[in-house]
Amino acid sequence: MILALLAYLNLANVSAAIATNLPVGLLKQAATEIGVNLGNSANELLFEPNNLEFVAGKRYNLHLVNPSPQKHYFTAKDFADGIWTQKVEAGKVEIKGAIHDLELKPGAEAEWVFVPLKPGNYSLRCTIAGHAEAGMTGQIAVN
Ligand SMILES: [Cu+2]
Repeated sequence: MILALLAYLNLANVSAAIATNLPVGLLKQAATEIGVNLGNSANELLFEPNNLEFVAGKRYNLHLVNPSPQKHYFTAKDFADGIWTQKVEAGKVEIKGAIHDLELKPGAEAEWVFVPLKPGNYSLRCTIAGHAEAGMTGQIAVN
């Protein structure tokens, strides 16, 4: 079912096709929890971990936390273009639909629930001036 979906997506506009063609069963699949810290309490400019791996067709709950004293971005545009976002939850707000990047203020947390669809290697970075250059980058692999 997933392979057929992927084959279809290669021929069609990914984001438009996904919402209507995603198998209902995917949403009943338990989400795999993965945690990523944006920066740390010592205010180092990094993602922890900075190497993320996902399997296409599985459902994930990416728990983003900013334990640092400054704001950071989780930006991975090409990765985000190849996933189906079910929702992003932050505080009492739940956002549905496509998301490209998230800004987390000091102490903020967000949960991004999605299903990767497009295998590939993608880059992750914080887009605050100077942060990526200082090492706030990462790799995302979808197998
Ligand atoms: Cu940053």
